[in-house]
Amino acid sequence: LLIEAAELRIVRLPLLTPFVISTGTMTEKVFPLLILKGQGLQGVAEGVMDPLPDYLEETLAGAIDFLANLILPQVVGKRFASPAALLGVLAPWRGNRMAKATLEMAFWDLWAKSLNQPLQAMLGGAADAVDVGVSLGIASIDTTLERVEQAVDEGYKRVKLKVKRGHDVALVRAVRAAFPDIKLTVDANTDYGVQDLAMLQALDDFQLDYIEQPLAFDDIHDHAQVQAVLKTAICLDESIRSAVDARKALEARAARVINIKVGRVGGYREAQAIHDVCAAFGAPVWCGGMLESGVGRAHNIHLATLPNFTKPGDTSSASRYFKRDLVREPLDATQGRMSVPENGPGIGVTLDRPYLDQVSDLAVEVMA
Ligand code: OSB
Ligand code: MG
Repeated sequence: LLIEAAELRIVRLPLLTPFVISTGTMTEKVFPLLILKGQGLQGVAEGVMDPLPDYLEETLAGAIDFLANLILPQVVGKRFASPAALLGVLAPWRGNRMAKATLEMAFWDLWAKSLNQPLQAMLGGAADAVDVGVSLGIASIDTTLERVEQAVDEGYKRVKLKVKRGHDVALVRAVRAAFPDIKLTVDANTDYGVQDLAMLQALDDFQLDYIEQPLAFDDIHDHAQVQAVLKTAICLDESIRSAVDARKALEARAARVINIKVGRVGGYREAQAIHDVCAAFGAPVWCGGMLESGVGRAHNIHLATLPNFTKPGDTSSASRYFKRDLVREPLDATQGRMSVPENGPGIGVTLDRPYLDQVSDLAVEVMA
């Protein structure tokens, strides 16, 4: 499959409501969108790095430099028989997994389209729809209770509450008291340390399905210390960049559940490897999200069709975040089920090109 051209754009999508997590507040979603062209087809993907290195180390500027100046000139005009063949170009370079994933995912879409197959079939998944929950940003207890009620009314299969120091036990107690039976989780986005053990143990009383990423983004050891004294499962997000990380975390008993974000781990090949390692350890996985547009959401839904994605993912309705999406197909959940997009092969959604042009700037166009 010849990559004939690449178009890299920087997109700014306003969020309907500011999204607050322990590391900061997001009011718009700013991300790179990559379109690979060949055989009259387009493969598309978005990067999950933020403008500032607040979730992990990668930045938008670093990703644009990596793709525009280093990688895209090397791959445009070349043939790659499969996504695995493309990884050789990326292998020499350290880190930059989000930037690498952007290229790898766009090529998977193009490759699946060239074979006239839905992406899930190429990945090894098979489903009409996947279970999803919501991720609720930090807000007052009253506002959170209203948001939980709405999510429960809409049939979401799990509610995840963002927490941070000083905004945790009372919040969870109030939500659990009002909704005794829902599947409930929390996500600290690394805000705690081993000194917060007593607070984390207090969370053990609320039948949480898991506590997501309580400790540092680059830590496994301390998570193991904490997991040893908690009844509740720890789920790792930021700390897992690779299948090797997943193996080490599960061997160390640092977590019992893993959140897979294909954009975080360097692409589908690595996401599949993490999925398989977790299955071998009997550890369930679920598909995380980064407030992606419909392009990234479609990718996430296809990934979540793999068999060990047994917990509800974070790909809730796009209309919860955006007034207008970058893709024409509405990606909205019904009763906590998100249909796998299938309007054509690959990721199964089509770009709303006029809207894309309106909300983005060209970073680079590379032609053979
Ligand atoms: O930790 O899962 C996270 C959003 C931005 C950054 C990190 C995270 C999140 C979410 C939102 O939880 C998930 C989504 O709805 O896409
Ligand atoms: Mg998380």
